[in-house]
Amino acid sequence: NNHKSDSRGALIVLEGLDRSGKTLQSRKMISYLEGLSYSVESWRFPNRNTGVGQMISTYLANKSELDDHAIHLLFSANRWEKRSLMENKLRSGTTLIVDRYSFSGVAFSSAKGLNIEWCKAPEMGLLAPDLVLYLDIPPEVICSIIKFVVEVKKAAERGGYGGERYGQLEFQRKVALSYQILHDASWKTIDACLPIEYVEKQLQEAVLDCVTTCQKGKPLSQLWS
Ligand code: NYM
Repeated sequence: NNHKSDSRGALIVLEGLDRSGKTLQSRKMISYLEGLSYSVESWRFPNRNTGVGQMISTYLANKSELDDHAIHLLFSANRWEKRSLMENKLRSGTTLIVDRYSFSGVAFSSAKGLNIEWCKAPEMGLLAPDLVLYLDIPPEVICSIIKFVVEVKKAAERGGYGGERYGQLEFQRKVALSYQILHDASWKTIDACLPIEYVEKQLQEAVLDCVTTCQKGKPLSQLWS
């Protein structure tokens, strides 16, 4: 019947400062939903596997210089090149757990000083998430985690964290402020300083609720309208 054909997967986005636990929690969410027999995929932006993604990756590793506006548009293009695939997956019933999305794009670029409305413009028309889970950790805590990770990973393959851009406290503070401006009704803020299992439990409840609503045929919508 009509109702069934409107059933779809959910677009669920994880946002937060660097090292707030998004990647770990997204893995846990995937296995949770798989355990309940949902069709689910793990996505992340930037998607470093495309041509655009490789330019972004080179930039983040400090191996190229780009104008702030230019890199902003590349991050956005990187989402646009996945938009139709994203829509097809959702309509075919697959739930996507996405590690960073347009909110990272706007939060990081506006923290560099770009106008926030200018930053939002190229994101307009991308699919709007059904749920944004914001892992909230104070920038000061983030920076001590980053310091620790740099020590531990100094010689490791990922090249440590310090090698990538955006690690400084002042900058992380600005990003946190920009995220606050972007909050709307689709956001749920989780205190990510709480124990991992507790954060996980809260995320599970929110995600299950969202997946059920989308299964019942909640229409897809677009940013930023
Ligand atoms: N980032 C990520 C942006 O500046 N704009 C964007 O649109 C996105 C998706 O890239 N510091 C920044 C945030 C991170 C960096 O992300 C790489 P990750 O999750 O560490 O791969």
